[in-house]
Amino acid sequence: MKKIYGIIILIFLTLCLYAEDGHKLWLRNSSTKPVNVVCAKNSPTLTIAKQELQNGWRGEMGTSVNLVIKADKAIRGDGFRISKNTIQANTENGILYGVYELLRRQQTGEDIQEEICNPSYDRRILNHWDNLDGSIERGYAGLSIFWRKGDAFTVTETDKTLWLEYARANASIGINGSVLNNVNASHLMLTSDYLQRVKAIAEVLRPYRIKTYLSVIFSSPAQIGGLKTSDPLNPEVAQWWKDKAKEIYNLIPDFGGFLVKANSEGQPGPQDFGRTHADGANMLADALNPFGGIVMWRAFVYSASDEDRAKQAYLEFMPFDGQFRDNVIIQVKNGPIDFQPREPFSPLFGAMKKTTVMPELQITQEYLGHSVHLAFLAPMWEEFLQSDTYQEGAGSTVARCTDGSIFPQSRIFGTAIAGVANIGLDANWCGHHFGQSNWYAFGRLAWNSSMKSEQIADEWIKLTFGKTTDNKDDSAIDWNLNFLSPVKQMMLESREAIVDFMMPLGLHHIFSANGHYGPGPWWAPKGMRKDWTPPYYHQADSLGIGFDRTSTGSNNLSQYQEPLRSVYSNPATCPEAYLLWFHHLPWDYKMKSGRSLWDELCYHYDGGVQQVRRFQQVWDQAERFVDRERFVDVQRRLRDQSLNALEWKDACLLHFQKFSRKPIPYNLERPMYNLDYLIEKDTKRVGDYQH
Ligand code: BDP
Repeated sequence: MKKIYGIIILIFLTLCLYAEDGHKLWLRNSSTKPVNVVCAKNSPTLTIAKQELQNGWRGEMGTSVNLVIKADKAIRGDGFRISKNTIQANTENGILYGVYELLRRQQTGEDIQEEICNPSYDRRILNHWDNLDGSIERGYAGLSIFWRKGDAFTVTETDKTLWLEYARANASIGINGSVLNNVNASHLMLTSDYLQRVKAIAEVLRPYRIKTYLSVIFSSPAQIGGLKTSDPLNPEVAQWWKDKAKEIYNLIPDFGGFLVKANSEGQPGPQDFGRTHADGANMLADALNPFGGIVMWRAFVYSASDEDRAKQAYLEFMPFDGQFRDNVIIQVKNGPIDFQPREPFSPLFGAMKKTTVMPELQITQEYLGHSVHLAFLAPMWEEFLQSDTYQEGAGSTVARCTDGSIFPQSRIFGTAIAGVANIGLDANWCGHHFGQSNWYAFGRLAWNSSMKSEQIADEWIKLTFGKTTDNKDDSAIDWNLNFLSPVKQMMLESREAIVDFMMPLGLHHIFSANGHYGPGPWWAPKGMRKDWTPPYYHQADSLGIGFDRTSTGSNNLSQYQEPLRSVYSNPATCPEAYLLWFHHLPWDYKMKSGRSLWDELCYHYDGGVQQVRRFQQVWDQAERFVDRERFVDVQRRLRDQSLNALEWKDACLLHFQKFSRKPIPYNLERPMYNLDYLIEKDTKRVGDYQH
């Protein structure tokens, strides 16, 4: 009997050991092929570079690889020159990134010709919205990997291992900065116990060339410094920040700087003292400047005024263009509202010509189905980065307006891009296994903003689920045809499917109050700020639907450059994807398809639902190529997504139908839910919305 128990335990332990929980991300590369690494210098970073080559080499057996640090004007910043057996860079960072690039190409079977790879952005930063009690704002993958409740300050071996794995994953895709705490920052962040923990984290991240940054609350001098005020023009306040900066740099010599959410959603800021964003940001910038630090000052501001929320950041920040210090970067969310499934780019991009501006993307899927929905976000970011602002003539894409190619001021302290992380303590880091692809995609696009989503998906699938390229037999052909291709296609279509079943044709922010997850086009409790309710955004009435942002409405379009202003002002030339973002149109407005607006809306909602069902089919057919754990987990989430999609469709169409008074085209599936049921479900917050 004892023996049997023993065997059972052994089997169990073996299964645990080999259980595929996704923890390894896209870093499954290991190889026994020998390689000889030659490098004249030594350092912790170079040691990592050498080890990575030795553990993952898939090139010719016994090759000698040279790692050469040598100045070369064609190589910029963290860039490198790569060939089959040499990586040359100006810095150790470049060597490290070159090594990861070489290994990735070997593993995915990509060509390796001699070429120079320079990064698009100098600072490629993750923003963690992690609270000091370990919870994560808009986090859907468990608690924080940095902070915890209870024994908050002991740094354990488990902590260090996790931080190291995190650092390695980031370095492998070129990410070189982490803001460790929530933009809604606690005053405790800058107290000494917490700073000690930051120091410990920074020590683990440093060899992987990742700088640490912190979010700070503007009222810190009064809250923890014992001062009577936090007025930025008060000399004692300025001195307090200078001293604090010094204290931080003593602990963390390569500290990156501060991220600040000020006078936004109730956070304190310079306006509390009758001062401006420039006064506040510049005061902090002066404190950090002696140490080379920067201030990332967020432009996510909007008040309860009557002004269209989409206009407010521009109105508030444009007057200060040219007034910020060189080490201030204005951090602007991709769209003018708030990380919706689709938004046009924020009009601040390209318009602030004398200020360094950095894009803020959201990797965590706050508005795209949390960690339940499969949403590959590279297509959304590609669409954004390649949007033409026309600010300096045709071709002034958001990418070029922010990467230093058009406006030179960014070169002094470096250009930057940030992504709000989707990382937590879940074994697979991101909740949804496919959520990892967004972490990956952010890093890849931050490094090379002109990368195509398709290539990113291709790489990620190969590295995450892949066969090795050593394998060129029939099974590899089978894998390419029946796994790689359909799964890649599914990923590429996934964001658009979500737009379709949630808010097509430019609709936005019609979520229920319930955690930005389910539908709530009706949601407008009495007394609630109207720009926090969906009817403010969709404006459905008996005449039609959509937000008029043309000159007859809020005139948000005046903030965009020609020819966009004219093209978008005319419904006939406005891209249909943004139609209801910029226009309020009659229900029977004729669309390009020849259908009425109402019918078109129905087709989009229905199309989104059908598409998620097709994703289920794609995934089920992929079963034989995927380990059991990851297969079942993704399958389960796709089922939930399908059900959610149906709720979205029924909730929105049945609600809007009250205004349109038109039938859902009869060839489409009929609603499955009662609107009252969905409203009640939402009000009671029952069901599976809380994830
Ligand atoms: C919104 C989130 C909120 C954040 C805020 C921000 O709902 O949790 O604090 O943005 O970016 O998207 O500051």
